[in-house]
Amino acid sequence: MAVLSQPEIMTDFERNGFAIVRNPFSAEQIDSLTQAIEGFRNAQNSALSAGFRNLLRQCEGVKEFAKSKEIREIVEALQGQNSKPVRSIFFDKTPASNWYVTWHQDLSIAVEKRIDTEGYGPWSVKDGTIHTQPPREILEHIISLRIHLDACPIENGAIKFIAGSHRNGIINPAEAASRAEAGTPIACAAGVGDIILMRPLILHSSSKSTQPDHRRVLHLEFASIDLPNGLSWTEA
Ligand SMILES: O=C(O)CCC(=O)C(=O)O
Repeated sequence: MAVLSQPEIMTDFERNGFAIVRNPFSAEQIDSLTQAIEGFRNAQNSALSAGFRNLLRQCEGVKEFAKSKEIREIVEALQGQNSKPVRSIFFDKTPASNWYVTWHQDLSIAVEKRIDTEGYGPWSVKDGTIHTQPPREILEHIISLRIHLDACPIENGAIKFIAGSHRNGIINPAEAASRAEAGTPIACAAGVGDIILMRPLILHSSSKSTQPDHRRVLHLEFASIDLPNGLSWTEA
């Protein structure tokens, strides 16, 4: 059965800006993805790290996973065949490395090099990678897939969303908290292998975990638009 054969997933995603696809993978796929990421993490000597970037470039197992039939089926159903992976981040919350994030939108993209371009900026460098804030139109052509490697009940620092907030364009970060307070937060529990789909412009946050477990998530972004003026995606 096609992964997105349930029409309510597509409808939820368009209306709310997020949706959950219940584990479409085999146990072997999730095991080998987890092993690939842990192998990479050990090689970096960062076993306790809360996260790292650029796995599509540096970790063969992640690159292959992003091309899997299950992932392609979802991405193509949501944004067509030209959609390509452009950014990857791995997050882990543990008792030793526990964190929260306040209400925000994902406003940055990772680019190969800085080329000053109208509508782009501010610029920043995160873990050695150049980031910039693009115009709204670019952000509206990106979708994020959060693949859960561990069970994530609400208490495990699950992500929270304000449904529909992606439709209001770019919100001044200073107003994000008050805008979120005007809505109703929905915390998204997930099981191993579940994918949380989200639009970058949705207001989201997460709390610290109160569980003694890992909460490993592979965050993959796919874009269906090219960048102008010689700008290029770092990981495409
Ligand atoms: O993984 C989380 O708990 C939050 C991540 C997040 O806020 C983000 O990806 O922008």
